[in-house]
Amino acid sequence: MTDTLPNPTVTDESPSASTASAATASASTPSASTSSAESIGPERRIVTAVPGPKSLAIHERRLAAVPVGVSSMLPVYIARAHGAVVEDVDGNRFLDLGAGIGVTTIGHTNDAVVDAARAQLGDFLHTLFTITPYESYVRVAELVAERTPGDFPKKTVLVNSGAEAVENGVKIARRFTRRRAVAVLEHGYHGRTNLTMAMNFKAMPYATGFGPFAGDVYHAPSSYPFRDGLSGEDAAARTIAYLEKHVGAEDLAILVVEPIQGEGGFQVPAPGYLPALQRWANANGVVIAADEIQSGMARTGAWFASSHFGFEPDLVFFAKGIAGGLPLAGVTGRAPIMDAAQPGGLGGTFGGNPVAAAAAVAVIEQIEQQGLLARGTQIGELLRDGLLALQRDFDVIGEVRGIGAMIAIELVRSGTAGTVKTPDPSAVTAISAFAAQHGVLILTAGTYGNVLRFLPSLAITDEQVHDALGVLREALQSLA
Ligand code: PLZ
Repeated sequence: MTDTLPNPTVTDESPSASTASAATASASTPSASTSSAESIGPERRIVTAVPGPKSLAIHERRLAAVPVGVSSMLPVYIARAHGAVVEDVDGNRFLDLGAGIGVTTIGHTNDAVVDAARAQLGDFLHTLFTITPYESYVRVAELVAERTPGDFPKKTVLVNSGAEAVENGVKIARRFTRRRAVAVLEHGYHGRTNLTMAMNFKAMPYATGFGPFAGDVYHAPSSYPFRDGLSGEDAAARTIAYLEKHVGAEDLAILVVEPIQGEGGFQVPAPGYLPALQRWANANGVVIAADEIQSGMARTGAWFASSHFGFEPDLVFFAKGIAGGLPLAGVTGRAPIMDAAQPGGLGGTFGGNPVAAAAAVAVIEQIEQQGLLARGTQIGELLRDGLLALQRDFDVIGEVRGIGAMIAIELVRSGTAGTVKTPDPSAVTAISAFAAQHGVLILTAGTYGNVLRFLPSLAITDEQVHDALGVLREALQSLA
């Protein structure tokens, strides 16, 4: 992530992008009453340099007004978005394979979600659930509890951000177990607050210089089959041995794992790994939590990725995709654990905001009505097939991995895939920049910065997936 502007290139010659003149683009700027749905076509369209002149003008102001700590991968300033397409202030349209890091899972400005939020805006914006409550908070709690893995009584607290969900999960687990220590896995990511900074694997850029950090956080080895080659059983034995030696179960309140690691690079644990951790945690009175903030809410073809692994966590942390783009997050878990916190011990002014809660109910209904779990699986198959075909032609692709619409490629220096697997972060940077110049937004990830991750919205069409894969092929060719 950097504020360095990519080399502006005029790419209106892009072979398969539909083109339009800049004049047409600015003439099509919608009036306030035109919805994005009506005015954004499904095709990428590059009509100026990327970033274009209007984006560059805003960027100048931003550099004076916004601190450098808040960086942007691609400083094109967005005017509107619909489905899997975002349009910038210069009229350039991008196929969005990132969905705001897995947030607009059912598509940008889904009509039903926008309508639900609009209706709530007219009723009331805020009361504070801990002062005078409202029904939609309760409805979200019921809906999420029915969809998280595990057939046992559950309760839910709603908050504003993923990091806040993680913080609350740790609080609750400590209160329940009366133990102090927190364990996480290597390559994990959990947020930007003080506690979650200590829970992240990567210091730079998330934690460097921001200490002192919360104590009693332990980073255990994980399962990263591409690099460790271990079976799920062996990787779990290694994790457990680490925790028993470095912490001791009797002091360990909670073990937090991402079922598929997000920022770390979409590592899918070896089969059996997560159930083995669960058995150990259950047997030792350790609360085990799934951080499903990135992997959850229908992205992988299941409501929550844990289900793919036969993993039934005590607590599930969710955020991102739940409310279609409005800020909402929460912790759902076993009722006796969730009830360990004393009355007044959980809350926050904006937690479970009524507009966000109304949107979340609509998101969940849309996933069901549109059959989006199955669509997530289909998108995953399309992407996987396309990426595996690319892997056959380009040996820089060391591995294709992921489930459903949460797939990544890990790039390694040519010729090292089978043995040393030297990470190739420069290829990732070059491909992501090339794709952006050609109207496709591809996010990067990975402890070594050498992963391209695909987490498109489930509103993406087959044509859009094929088109994006075509651009990716051109980007890989351009490396040579
Ligand atoms: N847990 C697994 O993926 C957020 C970070 C974006 P918040 N990941 C995107 C950035 O650079 O800040 C995330 C996650 C997992 C927790 C979080 C934190 O969620 O809503 O960003 O606080």
